[in-house]
Amino acid sequence: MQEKTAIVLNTPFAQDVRKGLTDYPKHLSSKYFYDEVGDKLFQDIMAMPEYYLTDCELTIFKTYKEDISGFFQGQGDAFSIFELGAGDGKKTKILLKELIVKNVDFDYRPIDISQNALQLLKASIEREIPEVAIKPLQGTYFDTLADIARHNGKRKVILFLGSNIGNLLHPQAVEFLKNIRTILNEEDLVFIGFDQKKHPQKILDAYNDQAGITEAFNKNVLARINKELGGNFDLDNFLHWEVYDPETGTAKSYLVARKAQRVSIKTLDLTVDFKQWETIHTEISQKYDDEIIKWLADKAGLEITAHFSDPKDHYRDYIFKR
Ligand code: AVJ
Repeated sequence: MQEKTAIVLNTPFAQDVRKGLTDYPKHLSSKYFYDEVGDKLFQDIMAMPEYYLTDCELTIFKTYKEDISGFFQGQGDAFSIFELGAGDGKKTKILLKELIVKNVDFDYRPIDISQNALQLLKASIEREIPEVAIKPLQGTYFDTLADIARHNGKRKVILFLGSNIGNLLHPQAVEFLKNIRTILNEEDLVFIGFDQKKHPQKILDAYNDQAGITEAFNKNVLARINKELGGNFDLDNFLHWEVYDPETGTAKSYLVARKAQRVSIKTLDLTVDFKQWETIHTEISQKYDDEIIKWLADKAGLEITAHFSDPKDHYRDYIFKR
């Protein structure tokens, strides 16, 4: 039955926006950056000279593809590669090609919150590496763990690349790794990319590019509220602000109100007031060092099997077992 009065939306996005914009201080989750526009903006970010993370991981994969695929192969039995937050799969393709060249028996199960990204990824894999058996799965990391858990039989290799883990606060990361551990069998592997602590300016530059791509990416959450929830945010009334704390290794993104303003969001039946210079916290991008990673692994009951880094040690990929 439908009411004639305003239809108040109750999707997860709608609920999170209501919560985030009525909390003090205000916040919105970076997971909502990624729609079709956001996916494209993130691809542009990965191609920026300032955003070193992607190049570092590409270098690691190109340099160590034989060793890495050797770990994946284990004793040589068939396995499934699950990739959490697969995105455009640019880096993963290097490993997939190496496994195909080596005639390894595996299938590839990319998982992403974005159905759009998954469709593009599937099409590009079918075009570039048609030998790969691919089975995409749409969902968040959290709700798809249950699907992965149900995958009994074949050995599992779980990829979590690009320092995606950096979007999680340490307690959330521990929780997440613990959850992964519960679905691991003896021979399964987890392969995770961690951006490393480095010169603070290099980190700030990566998240605050001159061209304003990161700004547009950050503001895309407001654009989505306008489009999907009937909001009237004026994106020009907010500025993108990045901070990095070299002690904790936490980079944080904010949207800062340039002036006092009132925003209304029709399908939430919500009015939100901003004071001048009031913030919306949107993202954390955690940076790591050896001690933090050992501590995380320890807390989650995972064992570090190997790690690979780029020549400048700006970025590392770790392999864990239970
Ligand atoms: C996709 C979460 C790894 O935090 O570095 C890039 C997203 N945000 N620029 C990151 C992002 C701003 C990215 N991750």
